[in-house]
Amino acid sequence: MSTSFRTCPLCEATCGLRITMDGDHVTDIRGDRDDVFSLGFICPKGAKLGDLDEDPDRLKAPLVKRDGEFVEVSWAEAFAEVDRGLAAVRAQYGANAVALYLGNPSVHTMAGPVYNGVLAKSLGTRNIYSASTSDQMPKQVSCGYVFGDPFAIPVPDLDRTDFLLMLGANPLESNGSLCTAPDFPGRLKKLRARGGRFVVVDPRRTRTAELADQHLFIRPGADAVLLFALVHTLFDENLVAPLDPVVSGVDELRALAASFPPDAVAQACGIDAETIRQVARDLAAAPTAAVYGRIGTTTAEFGTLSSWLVDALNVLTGNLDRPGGAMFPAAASRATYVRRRPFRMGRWHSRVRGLPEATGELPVATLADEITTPGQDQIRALFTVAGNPALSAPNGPRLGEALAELEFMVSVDPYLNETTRHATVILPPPRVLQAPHFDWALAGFGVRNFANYSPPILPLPAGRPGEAEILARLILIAAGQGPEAEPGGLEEMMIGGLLAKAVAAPGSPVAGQDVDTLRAMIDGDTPLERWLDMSVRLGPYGDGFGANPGGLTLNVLRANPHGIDLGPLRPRLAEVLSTEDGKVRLCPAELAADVPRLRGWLAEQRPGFVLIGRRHLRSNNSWMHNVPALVSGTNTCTLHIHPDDAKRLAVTAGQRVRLSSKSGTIEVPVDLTEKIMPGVVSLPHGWGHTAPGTKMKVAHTVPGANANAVTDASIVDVLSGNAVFNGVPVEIRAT
Ligand SMILES: Nc1nc2c(c(=O)[nH]1)N[C@H]1C(S)=C(S)[C@@H](COP(=O)(O)OP(=O)(O)OC[C@H]3O[C@@H](n4cnc5c(=O)[nH]c(N)nc54)[C@H](O)[C@@H]3O)O[C@H]1N2
Ligand SMILES: Nc1nc2c(c(=O)[nH]1)N[C@H]1C(S)=C(S)[C@@H](COP(=O)(O)OP(=O)(O)OC[C@H]3O[C@@H](n4cnc5c(=O)[nH]c(N)nc54)[C@H](O)[C@@H]3O)O[C@H]1N2
Ligand code: SF4
Ligand SMILES: [Mo]
Repeated sequence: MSTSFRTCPLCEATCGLRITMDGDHVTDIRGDRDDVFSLGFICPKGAKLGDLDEDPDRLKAPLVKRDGEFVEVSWAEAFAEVDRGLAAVRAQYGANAVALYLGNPSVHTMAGPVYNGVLAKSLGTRNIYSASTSDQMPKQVSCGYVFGDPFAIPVPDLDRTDFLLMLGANPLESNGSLCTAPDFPGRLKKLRARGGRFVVVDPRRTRTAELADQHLFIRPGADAVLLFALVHTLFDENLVAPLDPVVSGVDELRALAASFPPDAVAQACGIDAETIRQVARDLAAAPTAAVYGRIGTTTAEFGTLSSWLVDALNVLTGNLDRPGGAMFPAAASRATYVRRRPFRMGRWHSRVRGLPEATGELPVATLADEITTPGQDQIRALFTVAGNPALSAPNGPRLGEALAELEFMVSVDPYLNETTRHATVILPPPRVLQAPHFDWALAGFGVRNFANYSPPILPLPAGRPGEAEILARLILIAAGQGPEAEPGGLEEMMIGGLLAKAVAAPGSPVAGQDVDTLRAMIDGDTPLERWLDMSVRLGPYGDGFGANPGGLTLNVLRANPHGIDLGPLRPRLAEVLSTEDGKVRLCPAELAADVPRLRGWLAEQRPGFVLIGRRHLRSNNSWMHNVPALVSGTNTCTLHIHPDDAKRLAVTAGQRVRLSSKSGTIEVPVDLTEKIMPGVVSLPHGWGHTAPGTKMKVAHTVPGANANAVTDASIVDVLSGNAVFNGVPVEIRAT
């Protein structure tokens, strides 16, 4: 028996796990009480990480499709096949005929954030897609325009705030997102215990809402008008805090908000005007407060406007960048001396629908169009890394059909699932416990600053590449170096590139030094460890390659298997602001341009049912339904409907109904609950494991239905191109 400590890689909460093993078999997983951040918290998914890791359906060798059948091949053969297939498509159709889709776990693996950007570059295509445009792109676009940096996303200072206004988030199930807070539920309870208050805005009375001081049912999609009405009230009742001269655009925002008085939006929101005014007053009166909006607000038709107004409220109430308000975390691996160029988007547009590029990618809502519409630059080949867009993308089944038309497809994925079944080559990463872990991205959203590195618990089997090596080899193939090129040179080139920037940057701890001298100082047994050592040494807590003795290095991280607490969030707006004029742009013209569309929406009548999503604690998007312990009990794919609606439709609990929209029809059993607004129905996503040719035995027995068969890829949040999953018009009929 051996005991190891490792950060859970499954969601954004970064819980420390205490893992007991018998040989290479997990016998027990519990929360690591000594973890500096999670303090022993764990959820059922983390506790079953062993089952997931040892799932017999995980692929053990690469697969290549020959005559329509997958066959196991050696790694060398698999990479040779990738090289052949990619070269053929590029030679015939050019670089833009190749696309890349990065899924959600590509942010959670240690290798993903290091290599994926390089892979995108070496493919040299404009057809880059990711789960970001079915998730948080609206927030990135709004922060891009307001703060100048699409990665400067403020998080609620959960442990110190006196008042939290939370819209479209359900951390009791999701454990938080764009807000890394292990034991989010416990932190909310503590907020109340110290006399603070929190208010939840959600079309469902969720478990989070039940814990709150106040819950406001809202009509799906109405967040932007509600937020405008809150802004309106702050101005109208003189509740705006004294503002720092760094804030520009206050008068412009006031003028825009003038057309959204609470009385004008009350009906669309389903919240009465006086309640709206009271929320604004409470927000303004609280000693400190934070407004936080998540997936319910971003995967909606006005996702970017809502994301913007969330931060506008934080600014107007004086809560941006102050303890207890909304603050910018400082990740250990992200250098703070780097001056970023002011955010721009729409530098190119998608071919078929003309949707704008943002952060270097195009909206996944148009991936199917780009595959199926003939013409120059039509997509003929696709690489997917850690993604299952056949289930996760809007209008997923249509995308699935499009995938079948591709001439060549490569998937880096442990499973043969609804998406990867269309691949020509599947390259499976090794077991979770054979991979190292470091949260490059999530530390940038922590409610405390922290750093935690977990080396692999088990060694890689001989001849089996880790995810880093798989990605590095794909980069080399894409760069024309062939399937046999060794990744070592690439990695040293990447390190050299970053060091060259660091020595040239004024304010960097290594400014003016020699790259090769620094390179020789880097520690680490693997390329990822070397990258980590370099990154944290150049980061805000690093040893600066000697400039700051005692600062963070890989060795310090290794010596602290329960993580390192780097303290509460500290104000750092000046460090973060990257706008052209150095201001917080409270009313960017690019965002204001979408307000007429919102006014149009407000004037419309919308009869009929609308569909929204929901998450269950024991699920995670599409890929945890193959673990028996996670697909029992309450984790089921049912349609939540209000009993009054059910009565009108003459359906009873457990009965199957036909749910249809413009895009498609599915059949699902209903669950009656008063916890959902009348006129709104809710279905979790990630289900619909019915496709032939997959290898997920357990998931097949509990298939559920694909919510994205009824979502509509033709409707996007116009500013960001993000998918719309909430507020989808649907019809319901008893079967
Ligand atoms: N209707 C509706 N649709 C939604 C949403 C919604 O709320 N409603 N939510 C959206 C959101 S927020 C997101 S983020 C997307 C997610 O969209 P995707 O990322 O496309 O979907 P996932 O289900 O997360 O698929 C993850 C894939 O990664 C694989 N994987 C797991 N671990 C690893 C690993 O270590 N390495 C590699 N290479 N692969 C791995 C899994 O086998 C699986 O195939 O879904 C979106 N879709
Ligand atoms: N257990 C579990 N944890 C997860 C995931 C998972 O699938 N399962 N997925 C992970 C991922 S990829 C992400 S992005 C995060 C997401 O994390 P959260 O944003 O917390 O996601 P949800 O739990 O879906 O909560 C969204 C809430 O928005 C509500 N909602 C729907 N429409 C509207 C609307 O129009 N307005 C408002 N105000 N509310 C609305 C829904 O009822 C729901 O309660 O969770 C992550 N963690
Ligand atoms: S909350 Fe998230 S990080 Fe924590 S154990 Fe559960 S899945 Fe893992
Ligand atoms: Mo997500």
